[in-house]
Amino acid sequence: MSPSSNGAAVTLVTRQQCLDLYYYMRLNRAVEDQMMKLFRQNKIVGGLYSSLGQEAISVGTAYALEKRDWIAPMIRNIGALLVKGVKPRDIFTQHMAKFTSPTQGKDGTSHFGDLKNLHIVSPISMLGDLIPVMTGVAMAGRYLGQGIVTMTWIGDGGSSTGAFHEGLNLAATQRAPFVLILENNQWAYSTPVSRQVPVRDLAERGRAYGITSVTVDGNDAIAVFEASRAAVAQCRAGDGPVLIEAKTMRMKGHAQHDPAEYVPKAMREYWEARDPIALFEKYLDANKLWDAKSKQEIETRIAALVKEDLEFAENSPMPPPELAEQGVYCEGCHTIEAEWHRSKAEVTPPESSVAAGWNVKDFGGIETSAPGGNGASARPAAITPQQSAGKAVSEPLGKAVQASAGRALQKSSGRPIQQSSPAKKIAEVPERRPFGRGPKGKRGGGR
Ligand SMILES: Cc1ncc(C[n+]2csc(CCOP(=O)(O)OP(=O)(O)O)c2C)c(N)n1
Ligand SMILES: [Mg+2]
Repeated sequence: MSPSSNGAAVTLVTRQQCLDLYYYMRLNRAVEDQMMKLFRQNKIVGGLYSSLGQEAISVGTAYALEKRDWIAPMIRNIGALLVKGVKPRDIFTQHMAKFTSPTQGKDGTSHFGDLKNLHIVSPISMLGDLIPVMTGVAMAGRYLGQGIVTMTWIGDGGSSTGAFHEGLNLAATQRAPFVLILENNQWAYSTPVSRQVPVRDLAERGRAYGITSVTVDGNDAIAVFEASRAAVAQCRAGDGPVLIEAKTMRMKGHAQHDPAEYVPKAMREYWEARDPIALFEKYLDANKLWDAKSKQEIETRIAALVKEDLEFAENSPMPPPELAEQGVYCEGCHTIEAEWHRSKAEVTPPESSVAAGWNVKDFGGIETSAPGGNGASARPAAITPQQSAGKAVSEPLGKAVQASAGRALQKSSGRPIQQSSPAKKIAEVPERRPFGRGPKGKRGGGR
């Protein structure tokens, strides 16, 4: 397994951390395997998206965070939700639109959050909008003195949107304690990365904004965890943001309805041989971090948890019809209070007042500087008659317009609409001189 990829001091990953990473990856897969069965039984409401083959990314990144930190997951980040403390039953009930789900059956997939306890911002879009949102959360946390780091994920396709670039630039400019995980899973629906972006490593996109950007093997749980841990430490130290590109492969179609027949066979086989869970099992074996008994214990624990939570979800009722008209508008149900972790006096005047670092003479003025000043004038220099819009621009343009107007008129009706020559007619229109563009009555005539 790779050492820390961004050059940070390498701290060993403990045995317990390795076993935790394995547990969450296995749980992630077990929950999704179960949901695939539910989908085929027609018990899932809406679409079902798979993170098969990407578990090391969701788990390895979220595992680097602390409880106080904030995440905003994407559709393929169920692993991150589990690490953050969401229970499998919440994921099952949410996908089945049950009354016991976090949204009481009002929304599906991973469209739910928990601002109060787990610090999860509900997804608003797959395509980049969470980047400015999580930048804002990071800035707010810094302002309130909370010492938090925020994290969200984006796909290779999502990294080509305006929201991605605007958000990342904002994060970079504000030095927000924010980690962006770019899951390069080779496909954006049916478009391969090579036909979408002319660069090899999508981490280049972060470098363009002057932020630390690294590329890691997204199927190597230790590499992902180490890079994420270093990124979180960098952000916590005030040197964020950080972008981590994790190269991986989307092993299913975009969603259950997509058989992904466009994926070349050789490509699929290459990645099948690099399954992140199988790779990690080999790592645990080779480093004697577990034995057959501890592996069996993990399997038994996961099977029992999934069974219990599935039963809970299956036995849960659908929402009552009258719920549909409740909670549509907020009627005082949300009282969001800022959690100050430092004295407000620190961020309010006079303590927060900072003397301006620079001063420009006559800044904001409209009059010319006094004689003997720096000579700069706040008023634009007078426009010379030659520069004025009059002659130079409008005459040739006028001729071009009148010629084409004449052609258009003749073409549309087969004969000129007006008997008089269009050229002569347009020539009679007085020259238009926009107000304030030059001295009146000079060359070129006025109004
Ligand atoms: C504005 C908009 N257009 C299209 C979609 C549908 N859509 C959702 S995800 C996606 C592809 C995203 O690809 P990528 O960012 O690579 O993420 P991946 O699915 O591979 O995880 C598309 C086309 C959408 N949700 N919103
Ligand atoms: Mg993709």
